[in-house]
Amino acid sequence: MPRIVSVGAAQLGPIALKESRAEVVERLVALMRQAKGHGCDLVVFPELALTTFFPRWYFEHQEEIDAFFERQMPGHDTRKLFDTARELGIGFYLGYAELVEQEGRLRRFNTSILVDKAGSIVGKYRKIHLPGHHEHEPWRAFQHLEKRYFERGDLGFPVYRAFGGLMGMAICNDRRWPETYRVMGLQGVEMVLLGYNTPVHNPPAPEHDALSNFHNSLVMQSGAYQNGTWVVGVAKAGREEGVDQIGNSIIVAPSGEIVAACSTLGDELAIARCDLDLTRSYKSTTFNFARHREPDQYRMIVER
Ligand code: CDT
Repeated sequence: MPRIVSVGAAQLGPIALKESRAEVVERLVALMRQAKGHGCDLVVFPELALTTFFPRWYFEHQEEIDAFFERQMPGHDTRKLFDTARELGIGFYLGYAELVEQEGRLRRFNTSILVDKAGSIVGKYRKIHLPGHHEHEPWRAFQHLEKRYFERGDLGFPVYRAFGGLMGMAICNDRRWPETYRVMGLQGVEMVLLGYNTPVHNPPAPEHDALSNFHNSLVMQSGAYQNGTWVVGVAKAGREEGVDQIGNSIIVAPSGEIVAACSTLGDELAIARCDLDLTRSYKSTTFNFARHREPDQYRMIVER
């Protein structure tokens, strides 16, 4: 029996600052229904998929920042996503800002969850590679204050048994780091789900701007091939509050080939029928880790 997971990369166009959670959830539900109509088992939404990408602004007051965070999942407005999952029998990956009381203090993470077809959370990931800066830098055309607004994730890179395979998660900047895929690859991951918000313009390195779509595909294609895994990368795209963000949402096979892609900068679904057993020929030959890796020679990676 082939292990097929039909996946919808549910790209979002911009979310305005004034758009309510309930309005955004309606957009997500519409994409879930569309995906179900095409026979999808799972839809993947972007990073911070419930609000505008708020780290682009410096806020002085913590209450203003916390307004972008979810204190419960599901909460009042997001419950509809879980109800729709159960009603349709479709799973989802969702990125959101998580506010949690843990170890006697409030903690804030850039988080994603994996929800199964019964509407139950089966996995959680908290972003490890937080890009940007900690202090207000007025010289920039816009801020990227993830290092200020979030703590580094504390869950590592777990993989979860779901949808008939081993599923992993990552968030945006994580996709640029080979260790992200490799740590999950070492656990046998078969499909990595990841959402992103990537401005076209990178203020500290504007010379990279013209390459932003190339780098996006490059890192996900190499991560997929080098670990023999599917990768589903999904954007929040388009001009959001005056800042252009890339689209280029893609589904990548374990061969490293792109098998489906979005072509707009708006709400759009790209679909692929992913055979998890296509991971096998990579994991058992070229990237048979037990046979060919030389971890003794890689020590510097964890020592520096
Ligand atoms: N959201 C997020 O992580 N964005 C970063 C921007 C970094 S600029 C190179 C990203 O890696 O896409």
